[in-house]
Amino acid sequence: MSKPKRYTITAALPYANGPLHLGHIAGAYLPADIYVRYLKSQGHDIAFICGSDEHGAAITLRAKKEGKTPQQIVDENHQIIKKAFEDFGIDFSIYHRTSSPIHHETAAGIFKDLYEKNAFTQETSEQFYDEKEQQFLADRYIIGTCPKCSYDNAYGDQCEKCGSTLSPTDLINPKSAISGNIPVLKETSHWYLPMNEHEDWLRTWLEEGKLDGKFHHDPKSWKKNVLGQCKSWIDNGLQARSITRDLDWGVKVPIEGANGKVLYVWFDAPIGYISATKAWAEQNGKNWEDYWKKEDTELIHFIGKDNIVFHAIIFPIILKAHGDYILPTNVPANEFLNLEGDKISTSRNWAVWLHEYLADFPERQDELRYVLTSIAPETKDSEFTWKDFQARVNNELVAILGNFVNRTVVLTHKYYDGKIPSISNKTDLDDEVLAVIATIQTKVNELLSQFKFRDAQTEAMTLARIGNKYLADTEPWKLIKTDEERVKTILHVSLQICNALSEVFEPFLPATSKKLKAMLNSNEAKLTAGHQINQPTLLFQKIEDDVIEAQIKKLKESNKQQSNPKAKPMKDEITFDDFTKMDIRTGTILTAEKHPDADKLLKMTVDTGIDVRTIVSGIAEHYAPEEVIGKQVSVLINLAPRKIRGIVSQGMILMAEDNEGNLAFVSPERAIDNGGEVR
Ligand code: B3M
Ligand code: ZN
Repeated sequence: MSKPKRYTITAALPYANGPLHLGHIAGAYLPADIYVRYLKSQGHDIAFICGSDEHGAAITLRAKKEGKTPQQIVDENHQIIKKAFEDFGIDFSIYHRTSSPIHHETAAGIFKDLYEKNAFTQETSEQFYDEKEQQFLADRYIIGTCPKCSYDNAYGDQCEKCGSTLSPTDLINPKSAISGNIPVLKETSHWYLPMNEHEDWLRTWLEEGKLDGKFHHDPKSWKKNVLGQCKSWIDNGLQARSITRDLDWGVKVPIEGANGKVLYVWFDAPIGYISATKAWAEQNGKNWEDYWKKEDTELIHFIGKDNIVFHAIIFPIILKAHGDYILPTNVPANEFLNLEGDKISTSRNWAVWLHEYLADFPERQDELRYVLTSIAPETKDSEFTWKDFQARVNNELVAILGNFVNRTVVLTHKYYDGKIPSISNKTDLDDEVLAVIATIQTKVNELLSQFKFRDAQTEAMTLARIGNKYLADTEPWKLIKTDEERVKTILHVSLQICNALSEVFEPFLPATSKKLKAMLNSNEAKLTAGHQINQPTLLFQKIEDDVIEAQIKKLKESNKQQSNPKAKPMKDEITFDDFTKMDIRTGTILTAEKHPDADKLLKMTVDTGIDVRTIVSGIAEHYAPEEVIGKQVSVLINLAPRKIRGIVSQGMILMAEDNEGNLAFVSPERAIDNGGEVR
């Protein structure tokens, strides 16, 4: 065991704009909890900090969408999230919130301090403004096409598709997210963090692990994906980043004349870790400064990959610029978890929500922990499927861990009334198995200390496999008739394995470990002969097919009542204004002929009610010219004319396509005037 140390462990503050799903859990909270439990088992002093992130556009936009106030939104979601964490057994020292007075005070205080140290610049610039809503449009308030990957719904601060960090003026065809309006530019003044001035020390700190010329951390202990992202940011040149916004929801900028301005959510949110620590320290008779200002404290941030730059670049700049604070010694970020073959999506409701899982499986926290750790997206994106969940629970937890413990405890009761038998005349096999217990314990701890939770859990499971194999090889249930002394030794060894399992699995499966310790009636590192154990209870129950099928069905139904599983997924949401831009009319096809140079194309003339025009359409493989003449159809008439194989096409005839690629006209259900609006 290493010398006890002080640790501040943080897990990303969830936005209180909706509940948690399994992706969040696998990304940040479960690994953080496992790590904290491991550290505690080593006797370290821990502040495990989390809370709701209650500011920013994520909240105000959600409030607008639901017709509620931001305060209502955060109050509702904070409760749901907090309870889900509790029910799931994530053991935070405190789950705080950034709407609390102590947070506002702390965040404003740090801003003021940096302002007085001249750590910011103030600049006036033109920013997008929604005239109808009378509001500046920053961050998620503005959407448009991503200049890097062409994704249509990129936000003003980030493209969620390719992960690029953007600024509103980077967007192609920017639009207001609240009204769909085209914004105008308007002058406003803000404070900026000149990140460019911090490049040098950041590079040395990240690449060499040195700070102010001294050793700070071992950069080799950081994940490659984290260092890679940071390096590419710095290589591209850091830019000044505005840290205030024209909004009325958030921490007020604590400077005279800054009315109507609040701190940028990513400025105040990480400070939430500090304010939460203050609240916790106050309630527990601790000194918060020990956890943020003492150089021998290790600060570690658990997050998902979309939060890397904020925790490994921007927040460290803030902490360093202040001067009194320690910097993180590691930022173990995970990649993303996918679900049943698709990206998790809140807007499409393609997610397994933690609070719903807990309502459906109130006694199966550890099963979920086990599976999420088995598939943790530690180095690349990974996938959760219900079938795989069932298989891992049944084939691993039930068949290996549960089965081994059960057989051992049942036999101990059957032969020895639950009294641990003595050990004598050990064989080589016994020695080997006893030795392997310690080896595995060491290995698990080593892997945990390197944030390799997946491997660590596999290693712990190896001990249960070894136990099972030991029983299968020695067959005490047969030997009992011929060699009772030998059986005593076998069960003694098996019970020691059970006890070791209760220890190595504690970080991963805390509830199971507790149950097992209760069964063994022991909290000691080793069991002693003569010790009385309790009656066996099952550690895990098999999950039946119908339970899994019900979950799959629920997922698909809540996603959308999908009658056609092959139907393409819905495109990104558009506003009503987007829709009304399309002018679709009823029209009648007057003439049709094959395109002279293209087999797939028909050249048609169409009476749209307002004119007769030429339209070229790729339907010649589905319809002969004579079949379409006289048909009334729907025509998109304000589509910009396009030249198709030498002929200018003035509009588009709407067609529906089935799973096999067959086409059908979208025709009015009865004949009506040409030029009728379709909407
Ligand atoms: N709320 C973003 C997120 O949930 C943000 C994390 C803040 S950590 C200080 O992805
Ligand atoms: Zn993009």
